[in-house]
Amino acid sequence: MKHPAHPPQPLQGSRRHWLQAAGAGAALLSPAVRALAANAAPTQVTLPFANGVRELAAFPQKRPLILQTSRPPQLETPFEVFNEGLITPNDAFFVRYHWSGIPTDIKAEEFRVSIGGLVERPLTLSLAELKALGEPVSLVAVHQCSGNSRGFFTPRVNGGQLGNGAMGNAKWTGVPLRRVLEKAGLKPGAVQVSFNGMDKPPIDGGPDFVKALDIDHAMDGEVMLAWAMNDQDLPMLNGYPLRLVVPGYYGTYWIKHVNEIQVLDKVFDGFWMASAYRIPANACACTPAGKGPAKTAPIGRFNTRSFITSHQDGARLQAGKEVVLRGIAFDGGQGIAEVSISSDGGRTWQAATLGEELSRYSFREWKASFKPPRKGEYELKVRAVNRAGQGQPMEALWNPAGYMRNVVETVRINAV
Ligand SMILES: Nc1nc2c(c(=O)[nH]1)N[C@H]1C(S)=C(S)[C@@H](COP(=O)(O)O)O[C@H]1N2
Ligand SMILES: [Mo]
Repeated sequence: MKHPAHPPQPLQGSRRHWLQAAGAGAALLSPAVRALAANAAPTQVTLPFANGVRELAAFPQKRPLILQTSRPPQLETPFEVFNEGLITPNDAFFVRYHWSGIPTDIKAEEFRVSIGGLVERPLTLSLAELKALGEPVSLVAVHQCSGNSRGFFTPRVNGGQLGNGAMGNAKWTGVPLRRVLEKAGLKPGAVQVSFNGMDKPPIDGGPDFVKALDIDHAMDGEVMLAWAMNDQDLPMLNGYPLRLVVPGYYGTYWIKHVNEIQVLDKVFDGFWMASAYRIPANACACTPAGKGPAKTAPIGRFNTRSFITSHQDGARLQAGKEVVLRGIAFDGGQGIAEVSISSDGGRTWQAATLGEELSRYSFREWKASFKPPRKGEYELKVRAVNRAGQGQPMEALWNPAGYMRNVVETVRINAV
């Protein structure tokens, strides 16, 4: 479990530097430069579904990542990174924005976050004031986009055609949101809290990206205003200098560059809550393929997922020789109870050994030994169950927005 050397590139602050660096995506290089780069490192990857070819592009503070869109930047983590260690390095962490009007040169000293609405004392806090509110808290937690793995949906659905890399696991450090809301003092009748960041729609009338949490959730002591990720400042593209961390909940709630917090006396009805990021309001959050749901609800907690990270589709193993399979599992915060492995396409299962639990919200490592008894093809499958008994379906579930994929994953290997 070692990390290759990818020294973090500090942001140089100037807008010009940012644009030059952001333009260095392989797609934008001249043919001559591209030919040079081809010898040095791959410039493309192919995600394992139709139309899966993607450029790799290095944005500021990031190693080359899978380019989904450049305006706004949407970058996916190459899956091999998840085999390097349980913590996803900042420079490899995925990036997702909705609008291209993103901040690129925030001065930490000038940054302020306001807390208003249904409070006794509206506040405007600097980073230094936030940090002085008491002992910082830290939590290792998975961050995952609702649409992670959307590219695998069959039939295909609209939206970013992501592989499995719109997720990551980091140590987040900041102040509990509860501490800040208590300082402002909630007035009676608080129902929800809304969060807005500094990014803006580039077009008039585009709905600003604003999300809301129920008041009890906002006050649970775990939701955090975080300024650090893996003991460093947040990368600009991951929300510098302050973001919301909502452990166990899909990334859509993890507002970046958060600078406006409002306590509300009713359920927030902005576009990104009332119309987008909604799932079928039923037990499986699913509908028959191609059909819309009768009723929807805001997306919430992660379901249970597990992956083999040590071996990829098409890997060659030696018949009769034992290897260690390794991977990760996680869920929405109950914690993983059990991981098992099948080498016969799911007919029989063998328990994997779980690694240390860094937190109930973290990637949990698992290991299992496997010896292909004879030459031939094997379908390796991994499945996890959390402490509430929630597992993974053998057949992929479907919903029109392509959210919450958590089918039991399969890796096909060849024993020779
Ligand atoms: N300000 C702001 N915050 C945002 C978003 C956004 O568009 N703007 N997108 C959300 C979504 S849908 C996801 S998945 C995560 C992505 O976080 P990351 O870019 O740090 O990986 O940010 C969330 N917070
Ligand atoms: Mo997302």
